[in-house]
Amino acid sequence: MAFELPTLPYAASALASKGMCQETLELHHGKHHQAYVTALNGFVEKNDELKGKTLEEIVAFSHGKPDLAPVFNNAGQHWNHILFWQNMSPTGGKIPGALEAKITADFGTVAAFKDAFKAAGIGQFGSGWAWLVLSPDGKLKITKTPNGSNPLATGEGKALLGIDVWEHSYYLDFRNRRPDYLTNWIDNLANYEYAEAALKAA
Ligand code: MN3
Repeated sequence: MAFELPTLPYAASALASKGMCQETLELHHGKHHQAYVTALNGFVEKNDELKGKTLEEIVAFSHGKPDLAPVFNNAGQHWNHILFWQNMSPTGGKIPGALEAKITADFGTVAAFKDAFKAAGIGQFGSGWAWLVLSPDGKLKITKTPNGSNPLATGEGKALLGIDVWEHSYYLDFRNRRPDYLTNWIDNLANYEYAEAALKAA
């Protein structure tokens, strides 16, 4: 069973008023994410060790194996983007009560959480991701990973939110201004209801 590009959970134009235009989403979903899926399927086709494995199993199996780096990069990016589309919402930006209480307990204030999330995205040199995770010690933490890696691979916890800081995610809307993209994403695009549901399910 080949891996497939998931459909967006909203129209490609649905986030335009929130700072992510239709062209960004169409290219990012239809071209970039599709390319990761196509490449991953090509690797699975040629490698019996990968056949029959779930996406999560391929991420874990290929992580840290130099000869499988291209597999890891594309599997990781497929996993990351499946989450990323769900991590944004046309009604994003509002932090529901249970998540806010947990954020306040673990970061001190919502502002401190947002500052840490933004700093991780700015501090990820080159392409990669900034994450809000539920770490194995039960606390919310901010992490960052390069390229296609993710907390699933690094074992840093369950990913609740991931921000794509590859240039393709923001260049049409914010040009080189990654900090402005991050501020907007955290304040207006982030689907905190998804994050709260994932937290409760953990
Ligand atoms: Mn991307």
